[in-house]
Amino acid sequence: MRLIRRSWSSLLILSACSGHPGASDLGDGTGGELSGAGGDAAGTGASSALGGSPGAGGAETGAGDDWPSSGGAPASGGATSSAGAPSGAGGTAATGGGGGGQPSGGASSGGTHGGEAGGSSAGGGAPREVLSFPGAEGFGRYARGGRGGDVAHVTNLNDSGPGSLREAISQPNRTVVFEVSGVIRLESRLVFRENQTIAGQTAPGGGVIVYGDGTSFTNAHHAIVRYMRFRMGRGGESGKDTVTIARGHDMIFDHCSLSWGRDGNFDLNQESGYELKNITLQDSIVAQGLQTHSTGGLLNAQGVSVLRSLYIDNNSRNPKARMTTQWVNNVVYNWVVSGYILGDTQGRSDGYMVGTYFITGPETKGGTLDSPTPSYHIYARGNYYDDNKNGALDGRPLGQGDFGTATWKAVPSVSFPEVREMSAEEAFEYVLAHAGASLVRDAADEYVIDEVRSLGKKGATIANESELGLSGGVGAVPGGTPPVDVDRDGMADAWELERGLSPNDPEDRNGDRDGDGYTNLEEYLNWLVER
Ligand SMILES: [Ca+2]
Ligand SMILES: [Ca+2]
Ligand SMILES: [Ca+2]
Ligand SMILES: [Ca+2]
Repeated sequence: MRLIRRSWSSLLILSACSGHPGASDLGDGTGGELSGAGGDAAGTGASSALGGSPGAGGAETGAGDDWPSSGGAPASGGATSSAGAPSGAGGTAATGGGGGGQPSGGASSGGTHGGEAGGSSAGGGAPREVLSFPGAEGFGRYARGGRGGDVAHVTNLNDSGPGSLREAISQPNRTVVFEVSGVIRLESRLVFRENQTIAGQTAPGGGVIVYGDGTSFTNAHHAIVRYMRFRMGRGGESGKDTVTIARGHDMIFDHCSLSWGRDGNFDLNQESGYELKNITLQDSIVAQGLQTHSTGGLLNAQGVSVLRSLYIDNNSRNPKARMTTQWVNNVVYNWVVSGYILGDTQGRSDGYMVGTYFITGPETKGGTLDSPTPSYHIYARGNYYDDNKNGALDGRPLGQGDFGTATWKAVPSVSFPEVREMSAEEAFEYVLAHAGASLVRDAADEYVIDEVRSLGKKGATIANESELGLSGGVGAVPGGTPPVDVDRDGMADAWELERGLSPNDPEDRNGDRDGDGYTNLEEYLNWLVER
């Protein structure tokens, strides 16, 4: 599978979302978010779309058949974007041809016809925009991270002080690498800065778990966060999120495990009067928001992509989507009152939902597609719903009728980035195998993956992570020995020597020996997860 990922990296991807008329309705601040919580629960039974119109899915039945279904190789899903252009060239097309502001015209070309854009980029020379990393997709795919900046080494598991993660992220324009694995116990929230790459994949052994309080990426423009586990926990601040973002642009979270939030686990809530856009969450797990306010989170922003991720054991908001949301190949399991909330607002929203599997668990009461309004414009195909809790994956297609009063669109209502797509059934297997910080899965991720595999038999929301019975409250991860890095440039010396770089010159990290737009340090970080 990892080899396949390399080829995906060459997919051409289009931008971008259009301006948003409904912003004034939608920019409720944090207070509104909290007070709205009750609404999710209360409104569920009455306004759930799914259940009100069973059987409408029949019209969609054929959709899955059109999809590439070859041997679970999701690469074939990318066939729609023939381009095969180098990733950087895709960037050229996006800026030039995206015409982000075009309403529906841009949509039809942007949503699923990436090949056209590929043509327009063909003449491009040097790449003008480089993906965050090979395989970066969606609205946040051009986040630059700490490219070209400094390197900070996390050398201990302390909450603060020299060598701590907190100190490493205290300055912008940094790539953060880890020389330790284990549990970093927070005494207060972690606040990230702009232009940072948080390279969790550098941690030796089992990687790190950041535990005990939440994090903020507000204004952390161009964040690249990979292979990190953020597990907030009961000891965190009441009413706060595991990951919160209120303002900012261009951020990508890849192979992250986000859990135990006391509000949202992954909570994007554009602050009134500010911008929040171009965010991607991919190949990640959003799990077990803590009761009594257990939520996956808001996606209230001008362009969010959630791809190949698992939302599990969150009472509601799996997610609560507003404004512009791309939702592809996700698995939603054992929500209680609300699965995917279709806006629940009069403000305009535009959604793109493809190849998702909604699977009920022991606690699920309904609300699979919840609280739709006509102002939610939904383009959807290939989504499935399995509610028989029989231990087998045998759901039915979700069709127009399942989306209730949402406005059904035959083509996307705004322009969405081109992303890889696979069938919902393929996505189920893919997510089980890859989602989260999966280089080494920790006990908390194994716990929820096991629940999904039960297909209706296991699954429960929790109020305290202690209910899971994990060692030390969070589960242990194996330590490890970091590779030798004498010049402290973040690149293992052996790796440098093999490529003609100097293990005694830290400045070579920011060179680009093959001219592909990724610095040598980035090549190393990418190599760690592709080999
Ligand atoms: Ca079933
Ligand atoms: Ca080195
Ligand atoms: Ca070096
Ligand atoms: Ca390079």
